[in-house]
Amino acid sequence: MSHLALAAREVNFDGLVGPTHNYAGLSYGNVASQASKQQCSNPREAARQGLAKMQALMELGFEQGVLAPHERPDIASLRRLGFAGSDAQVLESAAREALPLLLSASSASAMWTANAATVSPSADTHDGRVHFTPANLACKFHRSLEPTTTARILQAMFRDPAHFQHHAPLPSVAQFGDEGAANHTRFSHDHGAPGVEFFVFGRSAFDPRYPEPHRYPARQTLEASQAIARLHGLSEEGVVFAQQNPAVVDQGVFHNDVISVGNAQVLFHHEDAFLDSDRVLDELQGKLARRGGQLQRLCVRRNEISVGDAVRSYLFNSQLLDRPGQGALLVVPDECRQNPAVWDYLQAQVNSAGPLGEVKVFDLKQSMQNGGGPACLRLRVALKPDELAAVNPGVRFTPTLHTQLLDWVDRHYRDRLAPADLADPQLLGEVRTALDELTQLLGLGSVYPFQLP
Ligand code: SUG
Repeated sequence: MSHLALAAREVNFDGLVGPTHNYAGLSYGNVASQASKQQCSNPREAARQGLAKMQALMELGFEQGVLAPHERPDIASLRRLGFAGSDAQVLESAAREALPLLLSASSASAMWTANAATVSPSADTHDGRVHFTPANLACKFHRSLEPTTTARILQAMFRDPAHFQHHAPLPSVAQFGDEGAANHTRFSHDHGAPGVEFFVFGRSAFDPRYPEPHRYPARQTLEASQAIARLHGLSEEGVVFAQQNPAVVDQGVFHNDVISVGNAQVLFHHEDAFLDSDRVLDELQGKLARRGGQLQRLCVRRNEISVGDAVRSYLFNSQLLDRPGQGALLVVPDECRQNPAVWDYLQAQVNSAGPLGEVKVFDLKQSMQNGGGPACLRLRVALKPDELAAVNPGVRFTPTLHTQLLDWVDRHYRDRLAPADLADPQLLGEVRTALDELTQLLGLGSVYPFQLP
């Protein structure tokens, strides 16, 4: 058996874009979502763009998995809000009386699986199991509808209690606002060795000494990040908490993964990403060193790339994929190639002796127009060989699954969706038929409200 087969690996579980992918302008503070409001979307193209990225990374030898979309429109949530009658009547009255609620209940936002959960690998946790906490996404109504189904899907993927521990989402209130792995990065010299988990929060709910942004909401709280570190049984030596710079939140950096990305021993970030940057990065470097690693920082100065250009291009919402013995591969959206400052910077980096060995560009426009780049679309799970073997095999991406999913998308997805189409009861029927078939394809069992008793 090769050395690679025995090593722990990082698996990227990408969100499969759901059939109701649309532009409803639901995320105040996420400038792309606001700018795309009311545009027509193309769910089929969105799903195909995501699948093309998964396929390319699989072909490059990276371990890839898939996370299923959610049932939308979410009829059960509309019923909770008082809409009654048949499913068609619920949709019709919500569209007539409270369109914003129908739009929220129809979002395909579960596709951004960086927000699905926070995951701690077994090398870091007190009981040697991989720990999962689904994010409560309490900051936005449309996203707060995700955790129950996300929890069910994660449990159907990572079933074996000998290896996997699933926690309940944190209390769903703003004080414990938790956006999952979008604000969590893990560093280690080897995915199977104890590492340092870096939690970035936007504000504190209970301690007024932490400054807050003025314009846009900070979604992740310190208290939420601390609770997750406790739940996952992380040791003090294995965690660092850092506050996001409120000034960049006000410029559209609604998650830390819009201004920094890290993996293995590399941290690629903008100089304005963190408050008290020198102190927290020294702490990170020191803690990683005590775990046998050496932090390599690639810091982008504001005179090289402005925060505005970082947000527009989504440079830091890239996937930083480590390749032992070679420079890291950076997976960026096409918007980076279109931005001269960003593209020149990247060319200079790959031609230097720095940590970036190669850049690959993907067209993810359908997702990007809602503020979701390559990093938003994936949930990273570092797994040892026996843990990887315990993952539900149906969700591991293979050439066969790729072909099946392409065929599935082409048969079930529309190529045009306007917000007004969301009230169409036929769309709900199409979604349920598609998802019923998908759960069989992925071997998930019953995970959706319409499948449950
Ligand atoms: O939560 N957009 C998502 C984008 C999430 C990106 N994730 C990370 N950065 N990890 C959000 O703001 C827009 C939906 C709409 O407007 O229709 C939306 O939910």
